[in-house]
Amino acid sequence: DKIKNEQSFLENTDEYWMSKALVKSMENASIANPNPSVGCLIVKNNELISSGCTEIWGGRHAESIAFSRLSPADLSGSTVYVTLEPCTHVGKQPPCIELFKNKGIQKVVIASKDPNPLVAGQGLIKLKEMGIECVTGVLINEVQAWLAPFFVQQKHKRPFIALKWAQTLDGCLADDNNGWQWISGENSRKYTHWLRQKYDAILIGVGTLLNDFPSLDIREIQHPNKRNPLKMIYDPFGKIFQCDKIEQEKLKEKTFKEGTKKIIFINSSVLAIEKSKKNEWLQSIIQNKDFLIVPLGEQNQPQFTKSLLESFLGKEIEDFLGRPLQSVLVEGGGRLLSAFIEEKCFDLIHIFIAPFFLGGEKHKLFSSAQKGFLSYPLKEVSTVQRYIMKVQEKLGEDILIELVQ
Ligand code: AOF
Ligand code: ZN
Repeated sequence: DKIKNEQSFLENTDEYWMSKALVKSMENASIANPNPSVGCLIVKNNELISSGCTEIWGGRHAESIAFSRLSPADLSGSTVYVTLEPCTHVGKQPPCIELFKNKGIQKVVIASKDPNPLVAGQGLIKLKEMGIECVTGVLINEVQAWLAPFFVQQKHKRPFIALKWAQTLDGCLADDNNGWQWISGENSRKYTHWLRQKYDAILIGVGTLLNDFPSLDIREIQHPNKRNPLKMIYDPFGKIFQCDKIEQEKLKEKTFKEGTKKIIFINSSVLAIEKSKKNEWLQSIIQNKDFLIVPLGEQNQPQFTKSLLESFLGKEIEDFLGRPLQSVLVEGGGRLLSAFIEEKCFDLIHIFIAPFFLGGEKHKLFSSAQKGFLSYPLKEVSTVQRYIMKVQEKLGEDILIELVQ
């Protein structure tokens, strides 16, 4: 919304048009990844004459869509705004750079270089060789924040990990007596659904699954291109397979509803035992093509997130999803979130803070009420890690903060 608020940029400046290109780039957020969702605007005589956003993975790039609507005469004397430098390689699509040749384009404004080593600045060099004036770095922070999952994947060869929760002023993620209920307000929930469509997968712990039976779908977004994220359940001890008939029905109705893909992570030894019991419920899940069961090796605290990360990179998940896994949103519960924080296994944290107190103990991060696997010792003020606050916004009655390490 901040970017959409055009008042913040002087009309017809490069920042003004780039902010519009960034908003355009968000159109296909849910379908473009793992390709970065890029926006391209073509402006002539201070008027927008065409625009494009990256299509579904493997489909056309932003520039190709924007250019396809125009003749060379239209392009002559125009300025092209593009959030990522035009590509120069042959991938699933031809190189966008070819589009810029011999069209009389006056200027190209780019927010960020492409971190993909097959491009990495080549686009910019080629544009300059064509004698086109180039401006770079316009709204680079905003664009790189938007494309952070793509940048992390390119740089570190692993998926982007985001953590997300809603809490009260006293840090409760749920009510001690009744378990899950809405903590955050309507605007925060809308934002959550928007995040769920931006990220490839949602990960929750089995405790949250069996307490809340959450749907984990995108409901509040009526986007023509919306894509429900992959649902991942961390269930090391196979609690799902101990569910009674009523719980099984509830799962089938909500979290395990047909039409979305689900992954269950379980310790390999537990899986072997469950299989040997000829558990019918497990058999039906194994045979269901919407499910993938990923066996994990024995996991030792404090390094359990490492084995999860390794499995995220496996070919098995890529084949099941039909594309590489670029990002994961960890939504809870408190134990799982605490472990990801403790093990520094995250790129970004989204926290929604609602203006009330609950006074509970059970559902706090690092709660001393939690014992056993995934519980951590108390910390001390003098040695504790402090995080950097990147965003603070009011969302209705709530406050959203976003933190990085
Ligand atoms: C652009 N414009 O809109 C996007 C770009 O396999 P391909 O051909 O789809 O290429 C994917 C790579 O292209 C991707 O890794 C990134 O480097 C770049 N993405 N480039 O010029 C776009 N989405
Ligand atoms: Zn391209």
